Amino acid sequence: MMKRPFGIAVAQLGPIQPSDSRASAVARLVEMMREAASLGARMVVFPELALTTFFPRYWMSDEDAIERYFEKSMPSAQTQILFDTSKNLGIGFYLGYAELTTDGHRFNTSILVDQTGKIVGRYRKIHLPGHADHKVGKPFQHLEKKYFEVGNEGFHVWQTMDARIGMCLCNDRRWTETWRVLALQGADIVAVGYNTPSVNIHWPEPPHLRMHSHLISLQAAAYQNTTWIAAAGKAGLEDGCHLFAGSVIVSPAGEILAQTQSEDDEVIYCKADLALADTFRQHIFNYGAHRRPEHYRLITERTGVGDPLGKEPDPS
Ligand code: CDT
Repeated sequence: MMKRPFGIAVAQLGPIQPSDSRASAVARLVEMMREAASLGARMVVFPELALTTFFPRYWMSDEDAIERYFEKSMPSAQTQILFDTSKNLGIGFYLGYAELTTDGHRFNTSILVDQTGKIVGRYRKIHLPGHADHKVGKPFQHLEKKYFEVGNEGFHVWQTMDARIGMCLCNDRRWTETWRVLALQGADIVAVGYNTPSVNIHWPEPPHLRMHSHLISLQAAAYQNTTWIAAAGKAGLEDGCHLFAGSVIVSPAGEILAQTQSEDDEVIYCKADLALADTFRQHIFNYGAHRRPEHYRLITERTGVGDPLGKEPDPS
């Protein structure tokens, strides 16, 4: 089979403090974009909410306080330089940010930008974790359900830069449904940005298990869904709250081929062969030949666990 080489870079961000300006965050992204291009990357993946601190940790009721974390346009005056650099260097990118629409809706969003600096795709996060109420007494909040609406545009794959590229965001990576919907659109690469607190505020989960479930989700998803995955985290201590690192590039064999070593700004790179995904699709995961959707109805009919015996409801 013909090789389909594609240089992928993941640019992990170290912490962004609440007092840090957009300009300083963008300058860090631009520097990493330059490094990614110099390594030969065709696309660089940045984290979720890559322009600000992970603000869902704060309970805020003042609308102005909330809105200062949101982007009203993209590109904006402050982010334009990312698009200009992308065009000048001929490198595409994925960027996560908080989106405020012109009609007042708020989403946790990512965009896909091609190597000419043009936005070719947008994704609005569907699996929003956390809560909407104020958890008094917890060391921090996880208020994605307060600050964002559930994404209204579905999961998509875009044909761009000679590849089929899909997007999701953070908590989406833990959900099997995310990956299959992208796989059935033939995703060669899925970009995912994340911000994952090392501490679970709901139960005393050992931190090493947090990293384990992050990596195993990505490795299993890549293998079972025949795709490369480029996952970029924001890491380190933000305002006293720790976000784990572990940004990775995973092959369709489920192998981690590059992983960050630090909790700081760090670029990793892998010269991927997209044809590896084609090989899996033609054999063990030839979906057209082997899938049995008539037996998967519950996936779209039920949200939660139903009758544990799996019987149809009694019609009487
Ligand atoms: N940003 C994000 O989606 N973080 C979640 C934290 C889950 S704990 C409430 C994640 O899945 O990593």
